[in-house]
Amino acid sequence: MREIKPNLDNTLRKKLTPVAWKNVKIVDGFWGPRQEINRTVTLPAEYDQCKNTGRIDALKLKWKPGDPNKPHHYWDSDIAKWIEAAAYSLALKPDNEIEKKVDEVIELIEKAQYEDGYINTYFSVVEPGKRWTNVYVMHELYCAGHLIEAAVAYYEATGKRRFLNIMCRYADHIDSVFGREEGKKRGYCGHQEIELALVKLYRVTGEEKYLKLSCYFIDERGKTPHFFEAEAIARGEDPEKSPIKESLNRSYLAAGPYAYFQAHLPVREQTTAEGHAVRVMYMCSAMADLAAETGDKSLLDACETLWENVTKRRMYITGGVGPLEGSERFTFDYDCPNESAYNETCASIGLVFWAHRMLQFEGDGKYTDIMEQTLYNGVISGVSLSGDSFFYANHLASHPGLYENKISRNPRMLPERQKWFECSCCPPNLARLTASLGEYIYSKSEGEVYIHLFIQSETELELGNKRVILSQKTEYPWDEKIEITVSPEEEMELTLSVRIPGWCNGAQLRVNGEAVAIEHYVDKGYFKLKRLWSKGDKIELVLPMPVEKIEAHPSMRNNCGRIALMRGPLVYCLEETDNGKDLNEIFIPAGSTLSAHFDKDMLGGIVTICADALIRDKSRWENQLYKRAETPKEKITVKAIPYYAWSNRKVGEMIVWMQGE
Ligand code: FUB
Ligand code: ZN
Repeated sequence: MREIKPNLDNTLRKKLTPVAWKNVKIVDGFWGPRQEINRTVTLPAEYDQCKNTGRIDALKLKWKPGDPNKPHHYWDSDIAKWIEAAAYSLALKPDNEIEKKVDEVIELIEKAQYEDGYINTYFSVVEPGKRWTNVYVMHELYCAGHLIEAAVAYYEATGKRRFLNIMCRYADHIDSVFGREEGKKRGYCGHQEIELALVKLYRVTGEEKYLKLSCYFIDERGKTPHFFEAEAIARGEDPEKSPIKESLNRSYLAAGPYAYFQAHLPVREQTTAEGHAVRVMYMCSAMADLAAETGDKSLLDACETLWENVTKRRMYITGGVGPLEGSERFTFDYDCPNESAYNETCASIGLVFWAHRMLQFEGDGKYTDIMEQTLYNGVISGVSLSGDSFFYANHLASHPGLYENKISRNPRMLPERQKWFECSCCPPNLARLTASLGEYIYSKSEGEVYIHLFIQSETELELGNKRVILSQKTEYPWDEKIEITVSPEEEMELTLSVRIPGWCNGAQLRVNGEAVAIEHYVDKGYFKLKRLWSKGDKIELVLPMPVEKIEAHPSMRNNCGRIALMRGPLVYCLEETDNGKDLNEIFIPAGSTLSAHFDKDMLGGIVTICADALIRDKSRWENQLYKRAETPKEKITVKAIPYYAWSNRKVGEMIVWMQGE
């Protein structure tokens, strides 16, 4: 198999560059308040959780057997993601309190660093002497990756180099331990993350060794003989008897136990998304990064194949991925159960990361559509409107009876958002995505600016030697109108590529009041507007948002004979609070009137959908459990709310896929 050599093959180059998060200011609209809640509620709450659960103090390396709060092997990653989120947030709005806390934590990290650069709380105090002996399971490289991402973000946000230097020393240490050279470990992490982090470190430092190390980790994955087995033998164990291999062997992963870690095949040979969903998403994000940096088209081809499998066969309508509780993984094509859906919030966040990287190659709206669909549904469902509680799993239907009397209640699966989890990867992941959302709105390329997402915002760009301010005013996703103002410092020619979402029919566009026919000029989901622009030029875009009934592929057995409601990018659901019990009984007939209304007082201000529906008359059952099927249906009206907003009131039933036609 060919190995990647940075910059040797220039056949592939990505065309677009995202406009960085710190150059985009999100103002009001739908996302402004969310970023503010993230800054003022979520970040402090997550810090308190890290403090109270011992995560931060663990960095002091004082824990000893018998003490409470035994450090977990990936606690460091929670702190890292919190720092990363805080960094983005600080750059958008300075906050001395948060900055002081971050600096204190960085000081602890620095003190926890060994002479040779190594940092890991768990292996410093719980299993000292065992570092790098179980890379398969123990997440050291995963934690390192998150710390690197945090250090890059903090440097970019504040210009302070201290944390970045700490992490460069750690990355250098990792480089000295892993690789193909004599005396190094020929391994890679069981949980991908370091790969994409090293690309960020390369980009910020310009040090090629980090890119090469990332290439190595991706290339090495899935090679035989399996590193995971060599490593078990080195520990004096029989790899066939490792508990993980045994339990995974008994499961139905046809591709074998290493498929759980995406190590069943070299990455370029993987054609279906197998195993742990977050790992697939982070791996593909890194592969896209490496394809962009090295020009290796075979990596991009592999990403595209996996993308097709995920988005056409294995993704929920909300952008949720990985249906299986417990092992948090993909199963098989069209397997999207609703009540038991796992759909870890981190997996949807990972899908957003991956989509964002894929769209930078060709500016292809098919990636932007999924990015938006996931962001507005499966990602933000993960956090409460109040910003202080979180879903780990994101079900597509829920019944309180499933949880009330359950003896073992997995907090990740509960239908109420939780303040924190023992494994708390999702809350800080949400915080870092929300704080860095500016980065997902615009991209630049030669003489061209792309508008991907319709978010009220402003950005100042440099194109050639000229500056241009671009702003959007919109109440999207509630309202279909978007006003874009283009203000170059002097008249300039520029192509503005405005996304026309795949869900939208009949988009209309005016430039300075004049209608422009767009239907024949949409290229890969973007309308290309090439003209001379002057200060204050205005584009009015209208993206009609009728309520749509959506049906799933007939092979998606759980949703046969069912429909979901969508309006614009938002998926809707019914909740018991608005519609009473037995939501599964509701039937939306063909021709049902579907109307949308903005309700400013409901759930922070949302558009609700009212639909004519049918239900059966329960009194006809009297005391029977079953009876001959002859019950006439009666008409009712149901009210649907955006899926992301469910479970912000009383606990009750919820359903996305309703019976209907
Ligand atoms: O293993 C680290 C993180 O914890 C994963 O990304 C999540 O799925 C959870 O298992
Ligand atoms: Zn998570």
